Amino acid sequence: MFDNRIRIALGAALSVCTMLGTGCSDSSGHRRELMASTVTVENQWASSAETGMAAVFGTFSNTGDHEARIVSGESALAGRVEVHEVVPDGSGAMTMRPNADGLVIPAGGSRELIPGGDHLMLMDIKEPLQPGADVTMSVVFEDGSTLPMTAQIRDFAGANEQYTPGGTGSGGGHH
Ligand SMILES: [Cu+2]
Repeated sequence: MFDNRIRIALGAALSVCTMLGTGCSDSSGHRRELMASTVTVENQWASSAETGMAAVFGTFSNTGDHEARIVSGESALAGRVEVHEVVPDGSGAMTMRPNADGLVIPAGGSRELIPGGDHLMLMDIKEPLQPGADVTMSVVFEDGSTLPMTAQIRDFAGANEQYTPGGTGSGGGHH
């Protein structure tokens, strides 16, 4: 009887900690807020696409004391979500490619994702993304926390970057 009560009380304390997501101690004993709990996003939108991939833009702000790093994302409408950067391809054109460093939002600062620059990419979209509709997705931070977001789909021709998949061969899509 008594043992059970202790176990139930302990279980409740643990799940409250998980659900609140803030103020829990990490393995080194320091209090550290989960990255998603200090980050907000605004003006987020996604480029329309019939098939293939679609870029997501917006402004992320971090009110926390530590930098927050987005490493990937999730969406029911995409096979996977990547963090992309845009770099010169050496022949005068720009190419976009997965950024292994992810996307850092500085402590007390913000990070703007705009066409021609850093962005999130919905890969292998599962149905057409029509202008005016919304994409529901979330971004995943380095510490595993997630921030849900809804991006409005806009008709946008793109900045004409080519896509250079990370690591594996050519096969990049041309717009
Ligand atoms: Cu991209």
